[in-house]
Amino acid sequence: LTQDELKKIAAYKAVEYVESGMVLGLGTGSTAKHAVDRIGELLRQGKLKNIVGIPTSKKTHEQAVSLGIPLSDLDSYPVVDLAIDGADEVDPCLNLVKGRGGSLLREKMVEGACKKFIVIVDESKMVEYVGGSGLAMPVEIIPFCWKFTASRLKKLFEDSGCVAKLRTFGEKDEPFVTDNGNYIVDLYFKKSIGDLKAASDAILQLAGVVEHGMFIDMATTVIVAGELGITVKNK
Ligand code: DER
Repeated sequence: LTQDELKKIAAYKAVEYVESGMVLGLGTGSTAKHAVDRIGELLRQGKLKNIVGIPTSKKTHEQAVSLGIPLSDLDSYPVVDLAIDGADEVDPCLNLVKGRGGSLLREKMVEGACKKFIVIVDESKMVEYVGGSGLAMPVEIIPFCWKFTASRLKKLFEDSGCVAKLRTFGEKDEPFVTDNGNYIVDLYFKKSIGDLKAASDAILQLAGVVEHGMFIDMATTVIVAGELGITVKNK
């Protein structure tokens, strides 16, 4: 099975938890895309009715519009029944790293307003500790004096061998700009940062930081699709 087939299997499993009449948080990324497609398909078949989608990015908003999924926002629906979204890393306590797609702020807002948050991953996302995959832990910051903020973030985790890099794209290395007009600094750790809550508090205390990609104690269920089948982990 390819990684994308595993993502699709996890996504379809998660959509089994969707009931007609639900207000749904619609995730962002290549795994969540399969869940949104599936929801659109079930609506079209009449197997799901009266769904309201709350998208977690402009990209998911566009996908949902193209599928005819009715959409709204947190101002109209401050409580969301269920969100389905992917993750970049899942640790043994079901803490997550998200945001490598750049949507972490709106994802955290929507998923923080949910009664249930189902995370869908292929088995490659499972890690021993946050940052353990050697991939980025993103932090959304305001563009003003981003170098100043990036250097303070690096300093916070210097004993974890932290590297802080502004996220850029294209040939000219333009700064990546989020849906909210902010920049992203990607943090890379050489070893575990230990107490995630303490790390989260330290990051959020820095003026200039908007939000980070650690989703601590937020997932209620993690659906993992692997070569040997599907595993459902409940908090
Ligand atoms: O950027 C994000 O938060 C995405 O949800 C990411 O965590 C998972 O993206 P993927 O499903 O494309 O791996």
